[in-house]
Amino acid sequence: MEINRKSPASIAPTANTATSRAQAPKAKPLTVRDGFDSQGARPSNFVDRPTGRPSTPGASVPASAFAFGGANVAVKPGANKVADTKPVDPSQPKPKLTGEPVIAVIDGGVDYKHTDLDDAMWTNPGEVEGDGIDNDGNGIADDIHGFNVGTGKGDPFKGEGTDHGTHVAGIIAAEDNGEGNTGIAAGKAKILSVGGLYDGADLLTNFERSVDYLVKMKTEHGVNIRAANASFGDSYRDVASQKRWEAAIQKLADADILLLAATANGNGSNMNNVPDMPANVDLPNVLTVASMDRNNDKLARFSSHGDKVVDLAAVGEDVFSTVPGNDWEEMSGTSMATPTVAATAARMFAENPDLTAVQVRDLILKTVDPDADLKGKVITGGKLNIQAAIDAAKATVEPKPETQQPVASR
Ligand SMILES: [Ca+2]
Ligand SMILES: [Ca+2]
Ligand SMILES: [Ca+2]
Ligand SMILES: [Ca+2]
Repeated sequence: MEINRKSPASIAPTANTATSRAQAPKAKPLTVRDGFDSQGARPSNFVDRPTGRPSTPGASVPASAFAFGGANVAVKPGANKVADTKPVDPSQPKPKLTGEPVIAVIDGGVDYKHTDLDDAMWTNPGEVEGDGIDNDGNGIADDIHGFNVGTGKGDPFKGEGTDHGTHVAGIIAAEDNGEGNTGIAAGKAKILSVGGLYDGADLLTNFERSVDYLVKMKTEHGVNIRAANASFGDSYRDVASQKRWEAAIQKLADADILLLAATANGNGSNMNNVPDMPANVDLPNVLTVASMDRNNDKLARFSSHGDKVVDLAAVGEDVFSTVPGNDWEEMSGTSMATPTVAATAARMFAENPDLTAVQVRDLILKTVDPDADLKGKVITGGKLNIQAAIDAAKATVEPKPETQQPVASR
């Protein structure tokens, strides 16, 4: 399947805008760690993975703002309903999650009013908009389309990196409505925006808060969250931080949520022995993604790789998608490759809701197209094959026995 993007000739005015964005001051400075040795490998619309704020004590948002729990978060008495209620009988099947798969975009907030995204957003059915009240009792007032970990409030579309987060969301689910781009999972998935990732506290703390919100919404409020996109990352050399990243991702695993993680943009640097988080966390619910070039022909020159830590590659160069203010732009980076895989996973969950996160991950890895340029660079030696992955998910659907009546609710 073709990634939705316009040819360079047809988007001259947009390309100019993209150039100015690439020079925005928030672009990460070149560092030796990432192996940047020249800027020549970066296209003009390149955006690096955001790294968030440095870890500093006394972050501007008090932990008490995060009432839904977590390792470093103050917990209201009785807030942790899962732990407090009667033990779950393992023989009892969990209530079946219904509706379209929900994909969490953990990033700068998504412009949920964008005309190409407004109908693709998850909407919290238990929350009344704009009344300032936490109607569904999850600790956050007016969390209609997600949550803002930077402010601790319900509006995700505030703070740094909203262009990045909105672009990622559009790659996944921009509407098939005749304008702009069409997301790979258009009409098949909903976007839940966890915004504010680069505000308030450091990246790791904000990631933990994101995970706690998502796990709570899935396990206590029945939201059909299947995957989370992580187009961000940084190196964490201290073991304590590495363990915190692992613990947070294990919580996602326990809630059967797949994590799609972008590897670095290190101009061909090898990430095998770099403590790059969350991309290099070795858990079965993590898929780590490098970027192919615009023609899906070679590893993009800006992308890092690593045959022990990066699973596969997907197109992440010159990807045309939504940006805030009812606009669209091309951007390039592993940040754009990763939601391509997240969207494919969403399509697979839509085909067979019974698939687990680990099963979807395995099917994506089994159906890659081998590519000579990726041999020895990524674990599978291959690149995403969107259609083959969706077909593989379809093939797992068991035909209903003739004697059984269809379930009434389906
Ligand atoms: Ca719309
Ligand atoms: Ca709420
Ligand atoms: Ca409300
Ligand atoms: Ca569209």
